[in-house]
Amino acid sequence: MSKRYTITAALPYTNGPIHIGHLAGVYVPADIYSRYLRLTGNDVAFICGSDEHGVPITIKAKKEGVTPQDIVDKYHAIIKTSFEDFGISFDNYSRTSAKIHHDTASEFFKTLYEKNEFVEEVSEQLYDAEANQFLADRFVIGTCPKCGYEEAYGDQCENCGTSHNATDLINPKSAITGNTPTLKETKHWFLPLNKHEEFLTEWILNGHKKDWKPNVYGQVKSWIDDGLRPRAVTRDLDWGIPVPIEGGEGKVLYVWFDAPIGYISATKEWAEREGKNWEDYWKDEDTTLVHFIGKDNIVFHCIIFPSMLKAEGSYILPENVPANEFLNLEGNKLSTSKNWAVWLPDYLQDFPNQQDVLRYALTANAPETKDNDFTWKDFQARNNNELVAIFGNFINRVAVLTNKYYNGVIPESSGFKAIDEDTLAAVKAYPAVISSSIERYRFREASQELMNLARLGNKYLADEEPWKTIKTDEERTKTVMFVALQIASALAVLSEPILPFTSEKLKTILCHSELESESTWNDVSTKDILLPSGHQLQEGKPELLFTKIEDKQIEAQLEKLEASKKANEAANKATEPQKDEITFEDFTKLDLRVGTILEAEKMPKTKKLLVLKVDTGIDTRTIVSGIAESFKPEEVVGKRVTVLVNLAPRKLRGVESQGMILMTEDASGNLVFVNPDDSSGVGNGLQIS
Ligand code: B3M
Ligand code: ZN
Repeated sequence: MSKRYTITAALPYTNGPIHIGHLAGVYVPADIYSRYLRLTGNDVAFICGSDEHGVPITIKAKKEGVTPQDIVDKYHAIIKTSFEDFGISFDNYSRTSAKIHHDTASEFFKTLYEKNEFVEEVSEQLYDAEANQFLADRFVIGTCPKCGYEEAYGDQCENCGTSHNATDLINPKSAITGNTPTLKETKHWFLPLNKHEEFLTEWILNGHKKDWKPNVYGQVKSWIDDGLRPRAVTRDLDWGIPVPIEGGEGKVLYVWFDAPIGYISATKEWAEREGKNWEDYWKDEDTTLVHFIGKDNIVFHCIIFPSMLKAEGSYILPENVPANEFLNLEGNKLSTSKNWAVWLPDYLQDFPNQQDVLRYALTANAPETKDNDFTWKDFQARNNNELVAIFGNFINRVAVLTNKYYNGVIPESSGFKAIDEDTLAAVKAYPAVISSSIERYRFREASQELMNLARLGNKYLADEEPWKTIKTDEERTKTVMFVALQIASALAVLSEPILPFTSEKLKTILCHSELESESTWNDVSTKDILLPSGHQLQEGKPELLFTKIEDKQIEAQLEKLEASKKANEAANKATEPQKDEITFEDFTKLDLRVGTILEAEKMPKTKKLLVLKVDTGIDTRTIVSGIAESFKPEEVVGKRVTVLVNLAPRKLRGVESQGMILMTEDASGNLVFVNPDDSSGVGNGLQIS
């Protein structure tokens, strides 16, 4: 029975291109699901778009020295193209900078405001006086109050997934200046999640959501059990959707308030274009809403957005939120900032027209129940041992033999043997088997079942050996080829969700479009014949569906990663830029002498300071030096050092320091004595310590 579905895939931040982690975690599974639903005759709106607000965009713009608008325009275009290139079949890919989205999000906010669903409160928020701005979200980093992870953001810890208020962070630091923030009063609107706790408990915990994936259900349960608190949904930032009510001047909506509403505005945009009614997809109880996301987005999709929808009152709630775990790459966490990733545009350049290989490798190894590792070796093996050796090999044999024996025309079958009957019956069972996996969001399993169908074909050919029987029994050969062609046709239909490009190629080889009616998913189990005798295949040598990936291609990818790791390490240790120019007169003011350290002792109750006695050649003087974390007192006694002797004396912890010594850093950031013969400090500035 045809049903209506609204399928959403997390809106990617437009602060960089898309990498394999995004594809594996969200977009390929969402695409498989949507394609499957369409193929089985459902009414589907598959919705996504660029998330163009929020601090990640501002940070990227600052880094590149351009405007946030430049950043979102650039990456929106790149990301949209990648999705198209990889066959992600969105019905609409919108962007949150679209007017329809600004209007929809503003209206949504106003509705909740008018319904008194917000708590308005002046509270103290983190503030960076030097940067002259409030520190929300990714502008502040600190220790997660829940799991102790030291690099949690102001709104969320990416380690444990918890969402919190910035003021909850332990040891917060500004991501802009590194300063410890102060507190400053400001007014915001809060969504009182505590008020929705009962509904959430009822809906998720007591309701029918027990079939949600254990990782999703478990996380949500733990948050609800911990007790929910009001969350600010506005920010003192200048990039975002202006708060549309009196008193909201100079403030914007929290990005996680506006972004999920992006699903609604993107649906509206699509419905307008297609002459449909968007409300059917968001307000009709008979519509099934499913959110595909990564695990770091669970709290927003299972707690905050449903609370918003519930508070608004006229929307349906998600039926399921099949969040995936994370994909790692060659044993390390994928990271945009560390450039530890396989970017989709790069992949396509190195493996042109091999989108399905990546879709398959990522699906067969999807991080569905736990974090998983993508390795280039596994990618190669999936291609060479499965796609080429099983799927591709079967199709190639069938197409080549049909051309050779029958000029590409499907032969007549004459009487099935048990093995033929059994094989055809087994084929008919596949739609239900694969459906069952897909409907339970088990895409890995679905990919393996699809491969099993190709295996079945291969085994059938290997057992029946038409290349041998052609010499002895023409009628039998015709029947065997007829059966094999039915399997090929089933593969063309059933591979579409996972391998859309392959399915397309295969349908072209088999001339599916010339059939009286093109087979659907269900036809594979209900029709006795998918390709009738007399049907003509595409003329000429059939195109190979897959080609072998050589070791050297894999090595090149590994080298690329290694190079990116090195470049990243070097970038992190970037040489300081040269300081402002000084005059010769400035320089001659410095009186530098070579001295010898005679004595050294730790300054009591400090970590960094040593009190040195230094023979400067003119006198012996006391110098308090901040080198105690790099050297023990006994290590420095007897060392030659360059001393700045005419620096004005300064009291440190009650001891007068009469000069400074010159040091530098080695490649790992440890202080070392200046030694021009040792290359480890090359490029590093001298510092007075
Ligand atoms: N842009 C976060 C992310 O890319 C966010 C998702 C929004 S979904 C409404 O992980
Ligand atoms: Zn945490």
